[in-house]
Amino acid sequence: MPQFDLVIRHGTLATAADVFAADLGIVDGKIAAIGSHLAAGRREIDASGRLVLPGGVDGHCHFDQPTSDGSVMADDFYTGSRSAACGGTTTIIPFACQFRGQSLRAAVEDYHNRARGRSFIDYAFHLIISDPTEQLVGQDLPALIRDGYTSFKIYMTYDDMKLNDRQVLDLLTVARRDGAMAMIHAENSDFIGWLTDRLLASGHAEPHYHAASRPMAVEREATHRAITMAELADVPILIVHVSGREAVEQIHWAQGRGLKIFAETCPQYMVLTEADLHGHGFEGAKCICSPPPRDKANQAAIWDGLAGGVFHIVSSDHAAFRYADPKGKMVRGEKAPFNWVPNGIPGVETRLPILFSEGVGKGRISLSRFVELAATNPAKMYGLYPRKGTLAIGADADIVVFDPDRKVTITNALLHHNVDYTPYEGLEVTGWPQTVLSRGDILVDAGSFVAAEGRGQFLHCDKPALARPRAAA
Ligand code: DUC
Ligand code: ZN
Ligand code: ZN
Repeated sequence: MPQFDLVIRHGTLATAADVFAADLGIVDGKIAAIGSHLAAGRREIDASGRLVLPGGVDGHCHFDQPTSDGSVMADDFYTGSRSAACGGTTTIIPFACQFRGQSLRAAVEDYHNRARGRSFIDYAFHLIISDPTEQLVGQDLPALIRDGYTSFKIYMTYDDMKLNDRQVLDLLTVARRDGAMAMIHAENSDFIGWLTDRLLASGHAEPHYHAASRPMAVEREATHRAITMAELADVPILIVHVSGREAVEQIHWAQGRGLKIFAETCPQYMVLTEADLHGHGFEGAKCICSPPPRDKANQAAIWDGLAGGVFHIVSSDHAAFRYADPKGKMVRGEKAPFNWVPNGIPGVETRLPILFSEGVGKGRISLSRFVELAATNPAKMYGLYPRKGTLAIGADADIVVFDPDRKVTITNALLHHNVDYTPYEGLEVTGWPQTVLSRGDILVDAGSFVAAEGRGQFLHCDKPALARPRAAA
């Protein structure tokens, strides 16, 4: 009788701390042994020449989120989680987004209905708070935090979601008292509105003017203001999707002052630039996201922040809209001014390969730092560690057997999302997931997707230790 359900043999295991040769044994969906010469498994995977990594944790992706402009997101929990799994991500944390007038609890129920029975991989929810009523601040949010929804996103821009500074301070006060992680989308809304009006008035409406409507200063100012609000409320925050040097500088400055300011960036800020918004005709719309991709110098600043420790997590910010689709990027037609193009790009499947290839492959970050950014820290940031995000006895057997030498030219045909393009078409990467496990179940078997629909489980998140205020840390 084999001792293990599954043994992964002869691989190189990598955690956020160590890289070492070992076998890994799985029993009942959990890691049961890490060692050499493990006893037989009912099934065995030969990982010679391969890396054995904790499954990726994507702490920022948008699936099946209703919009206010008539567009429809391309990916729901079925296609989005399939795409995630094929890219080596085994835990996703999408958003339960409150629309104004809706109770937060109703928003959460809505997203449970969207995800239940559909997701291939385990998932938790962040909350998005767009209507912080007294009832929400005093009762509903604290109750949801107690129930395992321990992170929420605050928008400083977008008319249907943005909060004013006083509202942000009130929510940060709840985060401090109740132990939640506040995520902040830092862009100055009035600056964007003013710049947008000026651009449109002078006839500058093509997709690439999206970048001119949201220059770095727009993000820098809001990043500084978010940091100041976190300082006043004395609570850690996470600044999401940081795009370039001036925001990195603000965060670095705050960290140097001892403030607990965490930061996320995304592959689009490592490999895309504003030039990608200059496609033929409307094609640039494919790369419209906010903040926009910047330039090569800003990419270098992002890499410095990744290598130097300013950043804590790398997420996809997958928010996909089909391109040639009247419910997608062309919801207002293919000549729509940039400010009517839905914001967001796909990336849940390409997050790990791009970070690995551009980061580890090009010598910019170590293998352990890759694991930390892509899996361990997101699990810690959102109260899922050590169940998720590491290779340890007792942890869920969410594992990627990764071929570090496989050369892949990214094309949309290769991907498993429900989008008609990828912004990374033609990008050559070295390194790709070969076999992907979730709680010991094989989801991707030597490149083929074999998972059962709806097997993903909802995860209640603990209160993250990282969210504790400085005095309590
Ligand atoms: N920006 C966001 O803030 N969210 C989703 C997509 C985007 O571009
Ligand atoms: Zn955002
Ligand atoms: Zn987002």
